[in-house]
Amino acid sequence: MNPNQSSSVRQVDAVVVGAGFAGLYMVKKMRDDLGLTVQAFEAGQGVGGTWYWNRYPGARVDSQAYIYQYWFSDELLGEWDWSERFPAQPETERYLNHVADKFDLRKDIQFGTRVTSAHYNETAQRWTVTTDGGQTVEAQFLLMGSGGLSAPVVPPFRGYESFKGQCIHTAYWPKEGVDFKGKRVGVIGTGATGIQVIQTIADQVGHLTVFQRTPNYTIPMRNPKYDDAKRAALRTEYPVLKERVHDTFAGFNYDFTDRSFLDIPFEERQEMLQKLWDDGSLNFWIGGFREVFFDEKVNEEVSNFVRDRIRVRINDPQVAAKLVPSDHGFGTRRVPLENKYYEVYNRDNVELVDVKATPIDCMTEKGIRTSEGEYELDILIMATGFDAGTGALTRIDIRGRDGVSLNDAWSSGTRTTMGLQVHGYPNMFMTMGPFSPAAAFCNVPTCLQQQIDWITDCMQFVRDQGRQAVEATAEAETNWIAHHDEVAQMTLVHKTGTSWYMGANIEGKERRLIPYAGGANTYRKACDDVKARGFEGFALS
Ligand code: N01
Repeated sequence: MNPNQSSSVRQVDAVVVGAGFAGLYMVKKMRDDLGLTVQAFEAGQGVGGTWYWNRYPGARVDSQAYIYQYWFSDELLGEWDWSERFPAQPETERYLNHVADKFDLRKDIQFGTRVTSAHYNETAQRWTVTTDGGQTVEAQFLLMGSGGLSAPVVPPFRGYESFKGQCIHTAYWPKEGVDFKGKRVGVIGTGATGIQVIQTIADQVGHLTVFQRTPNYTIPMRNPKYDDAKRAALRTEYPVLKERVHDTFAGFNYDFTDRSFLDIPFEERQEMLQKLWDDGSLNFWIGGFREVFFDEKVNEEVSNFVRDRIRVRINDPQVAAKLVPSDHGFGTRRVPLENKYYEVYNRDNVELVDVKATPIDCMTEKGIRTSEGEYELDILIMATGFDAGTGALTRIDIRGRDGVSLNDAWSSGTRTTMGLQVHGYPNMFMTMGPFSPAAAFCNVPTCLQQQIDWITDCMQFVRDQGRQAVEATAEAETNWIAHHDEVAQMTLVHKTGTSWYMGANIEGKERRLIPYAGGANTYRKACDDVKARGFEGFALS
C-alpha cells in the first residue's frame, strides 16, 4: 500500500469517467484485457452517454449503422441486427445496453453519479477521484470517457428565469417525452440537433417558431430499412470494413478521391457530385474532393451545388434566402443530414426568424423578445449545442502535478499531446480530446476504439516496464500542437471560424480548431509510430 493511501478509501487500478461508447469499451479493455480493477462512474441512470441523454425527437445517427459500432467481438457483430441505415436514438441506446449486458459491464459502473474532482497525488502516483455523492476512490489511472459533445450550453439570455413556459435543452430531454399537441413551440438553433428536432416536430405542434442565427449546408438522408438479406450481405463486409474505417480520412468506409477537382471537366465533376449527393450520406462531404477543405474556388462550386438544391425546395423566395447559407463555404461547419427539413418551412404553422438580422434581446414571461418584437411560446427548445472538446473536462475539478487545475492550465491555451494526454497530468488519458480527429472529424466509434486500443497498449507498456506512471513530455506536446495548428491553418474551417469546431460558440473560448484536421488515418499512423518507438514522447516514472 502507498504511504498516502487511507485505508477507508476504495482502491482500484483505473477509474473510468462515463459509460457511453468510450466508457463501456474502456471498462471492457481494462478489466478483460489488462486484468485491472475498474470503477466507472456515469452521471446518467443508464449506459449510452450521448445516446442516453440526447433523446430529443428525431435524434438519429449520421454515420451508417454498419460502421457506427464496436468491432471487438465477432459474436456481437454476428448477433446484433441493425434495422436501418441511420438508426434513431432508441436503437443505438438499446445496442449499448445490449453490449453492457452481454459483457457484464454494469457491475463495474456506478450510475447516477457524477465525478466532481480528480486530483493527482505525485508521491503516491495515484489519482484521488471524488463524486457528487461524496464518495472517494483512488486509482492509478484516470480514463476520461466523458465525451466531446457532452457539456450542454444554454446561452445566457437576459430574463431566462422569467419565462413561464417549459424550457428544455435537447441534451436534457425528459425520458417521459413532451406533449407538443396544439402548443406554441420555439426552437433556438439550427445545427445538426435543431434540424432533427424541427423536421420531426413541425407536424405535431400547434405553431413552430424557429430562431435561426446561421443556416447550415445539409445533405438529404437516404435511410433504407434493412431486411435479413441486407444484414447478411453487410455482415460479409464486416471483416473488410473493420480495417477500412481506420484507413480513411474520417473513419468512415468512404474516402476522398485522388482526382483533382479542377482537372475534371465541369460536366463530369458535376455528375460526380450528383452521384455522391444521391448516396444520401456524408459521402458527399468526406467521400468526395479533399480540395473542398482547402481551395476556395473548389469550395465555392460545391457550395453552389448544394445551395441550388436547398433553394428549390422552399416555396417562398424570402424564406429560401434565409435558409441558404451565404457567409461560409460548404463543409467548413458540421454538415447535418436532413429528412424533409426544408419542406417544414412551406407549412402554414412554421415561422422562421432570422436572429442575426433581428437579434434575441431577452427571454420574457411569455417567450422570446427580439429586436423586432415578442414571440409567445409554451415550450422553448434550446438546440444550442455544447462546450465542445474541452467542456466535459474543464467542468470537473481536475488537478495534476503541483495541484495545477486543468482549467487554469488551459486558460492560456488548450494543450494536449495527440488529444490523449496533457503534460502535467500523469496517467490521465482522454478520448475525444482536443487536437485528435475524434474530437469532431471522425466517425466517433472508429476513433474511440483506436484511441482506447492505444491507451490500453500504453498502460500495458507502463506495467511491463515495472513503472507506475506515464506522462506526455512538454516537448512532445509542443511538437504536436505545432503540427496540429499548421494543418488547421491550411483549412477553410479555420478561416471560416464560426462554429464549435473553432470554439466560437462559447464566449471567451480560445479560437483554435478543436479537432485534428490531418485525418483519422494519418493520426492512427502517428499513434502507431509513437508506440513502435517505445511510446516516444511519453515519459515513464
Ligand atoms: O449544436 P451546434 P448541435 N442565439 O453548436 C445556435 C453532433 N450531433 O447540438 O451557428 C441564437 O452545432 C447556433 O447558432 P450559430 C454533431 O457533431 C450529431 O446542433 O452559432 N442561436 C446553432 O445554430 C453536431 O455538430 C448528430 O450561429 C444560438 C445552434 O444553436 C454537434 O453534435 C445529431 C445561440 C447550435 O448548434 C452539435 O450539434 C446531433 C444564441 N445565443 C448532433 N447560441 C448526429 O450524428 C447558439 N445558437 C445525427
